[in-house]
Amino acid sequence: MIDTEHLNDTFGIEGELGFMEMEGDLVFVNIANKYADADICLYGAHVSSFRPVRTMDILWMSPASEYREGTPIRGGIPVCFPWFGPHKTNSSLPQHGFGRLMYWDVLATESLPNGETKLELILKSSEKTKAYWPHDFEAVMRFVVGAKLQVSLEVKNTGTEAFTYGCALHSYFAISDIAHIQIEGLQGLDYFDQLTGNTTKQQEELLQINEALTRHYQNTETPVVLADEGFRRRIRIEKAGSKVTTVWNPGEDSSKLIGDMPDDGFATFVCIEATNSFDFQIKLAAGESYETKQLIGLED
Ligand code: TA6
Repeated sequence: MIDTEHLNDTFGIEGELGFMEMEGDLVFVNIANKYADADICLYGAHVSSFRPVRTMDILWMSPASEYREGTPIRGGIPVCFPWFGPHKTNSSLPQHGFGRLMYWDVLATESLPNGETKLELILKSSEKTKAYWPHDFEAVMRFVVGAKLQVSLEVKNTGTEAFTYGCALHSYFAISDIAHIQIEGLQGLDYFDQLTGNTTKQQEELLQINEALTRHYQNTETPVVLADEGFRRRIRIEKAGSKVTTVWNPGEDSSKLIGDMPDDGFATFVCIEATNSFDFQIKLAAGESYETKQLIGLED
């Protein structure tokens, strides 16, 4: 059991960062500063809420999410690590890896001079992780909460042999209605369409979604903007250290089949993910590290 009192004594920042049990017995870090509020769960190193001051949440959380060990949290920003999607050779291993199914330890907290707040969570290889993946590693999830939210996954190979991993920051964005959004920044990019198995180039300037869609845009680091007419806001999503941008919406039929999502869930979110997978997995020699980052905020 996690001792929140000890965490608050060791890492809490008066009036800015604290630990508490929420949603059953999961431990969350609550951050509040002059720019924004955020909630981050130690289980899965999972951001469940990011609200710049005087605005609605930028992230979508499923009201049917289970918040229980052994099941991924549905919504927010799940971290996929050390593989993305189904495991390539063993279908009994968990989809999107085990990073989102583990408790992460608190490494550091800091009130930054500009008023932003930093939190670092760490997952080290152990007997438990080696039941899924044989490698020695240290993974750090770093969060900087300001007017924008910076989320990054830094992975270090602490073993003696090289390994390859895949990952994603699988962010769910809250939207007014899937019929009223447009995604800018994807024109001219090749994407692998997971639903048809084809690779195609996007011709349109703006992506509009009117049915189930799972696209993995290849070899791109360009920012995208999620323009939401209904909520009258534009969310800018930048990234670094990620060569694939995934856009996912389950559509109506699949939404009904996903147990921890309301039947009309598809209408209220879209995922835009900073991914490294397919031809863009990361290979780390012994001692090397690599960081994948997403920066999320309202456009000025
Ligand atoms: O990133 C897109 C995707 O891989 C989709 O294929 C879809 O399955 C989604 O992630 C959600 O996966 P999850 O395991 O969280 O249900």
